[in-house]
Amino acid sequence: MKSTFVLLLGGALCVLGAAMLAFTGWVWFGDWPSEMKEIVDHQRSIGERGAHTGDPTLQDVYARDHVSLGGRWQAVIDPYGRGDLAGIAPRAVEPATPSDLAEFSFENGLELDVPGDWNSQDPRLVFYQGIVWYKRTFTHETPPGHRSFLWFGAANYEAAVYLNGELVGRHVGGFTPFNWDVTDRLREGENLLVVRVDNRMRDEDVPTPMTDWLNYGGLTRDVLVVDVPETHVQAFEVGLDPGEPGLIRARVRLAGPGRDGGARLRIRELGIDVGIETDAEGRGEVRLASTPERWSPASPRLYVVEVATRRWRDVVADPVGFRTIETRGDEIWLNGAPIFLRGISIHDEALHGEGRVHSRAQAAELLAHARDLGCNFVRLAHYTHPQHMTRLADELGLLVWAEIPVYWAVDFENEEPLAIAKLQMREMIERDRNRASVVLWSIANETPEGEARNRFLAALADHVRALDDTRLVTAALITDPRELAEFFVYDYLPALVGIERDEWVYPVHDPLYETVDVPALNEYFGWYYSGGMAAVTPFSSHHARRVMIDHIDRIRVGHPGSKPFVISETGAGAKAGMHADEADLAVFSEEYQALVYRKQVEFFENQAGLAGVSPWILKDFRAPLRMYQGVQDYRNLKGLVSDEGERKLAFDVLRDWYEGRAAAEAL
Ligand code: GCB
Repeated sequence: MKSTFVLLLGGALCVLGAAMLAFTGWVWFGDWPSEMKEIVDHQRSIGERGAHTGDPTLQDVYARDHVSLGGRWQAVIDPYGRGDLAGIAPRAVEPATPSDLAEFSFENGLELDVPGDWNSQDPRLVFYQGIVWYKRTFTHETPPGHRSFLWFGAANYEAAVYLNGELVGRHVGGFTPFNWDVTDRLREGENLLVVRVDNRMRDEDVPTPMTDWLNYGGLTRDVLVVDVPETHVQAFEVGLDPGEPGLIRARVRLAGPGRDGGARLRIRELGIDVGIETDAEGRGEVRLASTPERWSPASPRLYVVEVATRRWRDVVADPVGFRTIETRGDEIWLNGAPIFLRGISIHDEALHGEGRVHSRAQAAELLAHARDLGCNFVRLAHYTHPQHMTRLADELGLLVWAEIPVYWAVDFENEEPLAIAKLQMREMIERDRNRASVVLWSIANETPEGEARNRFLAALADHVRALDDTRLVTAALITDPRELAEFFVYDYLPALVGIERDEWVYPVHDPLYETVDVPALNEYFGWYYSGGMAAVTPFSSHHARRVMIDHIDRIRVGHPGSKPFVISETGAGAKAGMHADEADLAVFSEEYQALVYRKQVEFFENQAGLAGVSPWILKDFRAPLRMYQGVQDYRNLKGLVSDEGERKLAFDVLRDWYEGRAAAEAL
């Protein structure tokens, strides 16, 4: 009896097993179940790749074999995030027969240019913050003995990248490049590439949802497939040795199976052609006596540097400048001599309403205005700008302040934003470490003082110094409310009732001053503070403005004075073409903006230890915080040029001052 039961059970189990096998085979090889397999593979890839934020980023992708995936991509706006369901968007599922129920399709709908932000391309997307799915197909054959990388110049803010229906990885952070080695994922024939870009910001993000610029979303920079030999130069750094500027220091990092086989460095114009030994990790370093002509704004000399694997199978050629940068007391020294930074702040926004800069021509148009202004310095605020900017800055001889968006009140208590900020900093430094123009890494803009914030920024400054020992660390400070109150009570308020002081002191006690090499201050004498004063006192805003304007030249920034000090922002709004008598002190008139600039210039002249300035800002820019309809229309109007490039009166004021300074320095 018992044995019959065992036999029967055994038989039943066999039948069940066979049925399951058949079912699996059907799922795997059958007709409709191929979709099931796709879903299974898609889900599995999410489990496996969800945390894969990218492979080490290839430096100088444009100097390698690459194809652009730019052009028109199909797109779907997905405000509720439904495209994720069963991988319908990542797999680009389309109805196959008339009776298929479809609630998603890439066909016959929106198309977007890549590279490009979505906001400037469709009126439905002007203020949109949410998910957009991008899709395109491409064919690619990896040459034998090579690896293929899928490279993104930037995607704001979070990108999930799907190749042939499977997740390759996700990347967070809107302004820096990232890539994955996709060699083993590419198919013969057509490949399906889908990217989910989400620009909703959370409080733990960097930046947070509150910024004074439009949160442009999308695949804002190039998307490329880059082919490199299996053993290749992943990154390198070539410059003057910071400890001993009579030497050129070259560091290289090879990747791939032969990474310990050594590298080569060649700079033909300097007669350099040497081997570099690499360790098991592919790292190597060499120092060589050499005296290249120094790169400077007056003479932006670049040398073609070639870094290669030992047998020249992979070669990266990059035009590189050689210079030193350091601080001495309250001065910034370039190539062993003090330099005053005649700068301007710039947002990553092209002229003519074209949105984010994605071409060299757009970058050149912006920088041409900066050059005409007489600048030797640009502050690329408030996040990493496209490479076109730093490359052109190298060529034009403009010093650069480069920044990540640790902006206003980041969630400093939390570890997540610190990790995000560190990643953004690393990706920015990796990209631009060979740009002679870049002299300052900025870790923060107008962050409110506090213990958690001080710890956060100290950790970030350490991170920067560990990654790059050849540049200076900076941050834009803001005077905090207590300090501002001191200024109001001791100086500004008494003047409003006619009590005069010879000197007004605008105090800076922020401990961040000690953390950075070059502390900088954003101040808006002549613009913001007068409105605030009028609101809390019986005085008219006209009187409050008059008194401030008449006293700007006697304000002294009260900082310890032991370091070079930069005014990283100042300015006033003006709508191009809006005019009023200067005596009216009419905000948003070109005359008032020009008046503020004239007074600011007097204030600059009177600051001891001032090492440079970068007023706010070169061009008007989109800013949802600016809602004064008919005047601002969601634009911050503090530009010296309008969206169309018309120069406002204040442009000439600053240009005259810069030209005068440059002429005096040349004597
Ligand atoms: C600032 C911010 C900048 C703003 C500017 C303004 O201090 O750093 O992002 O756009 O002021 O116009 O108020």
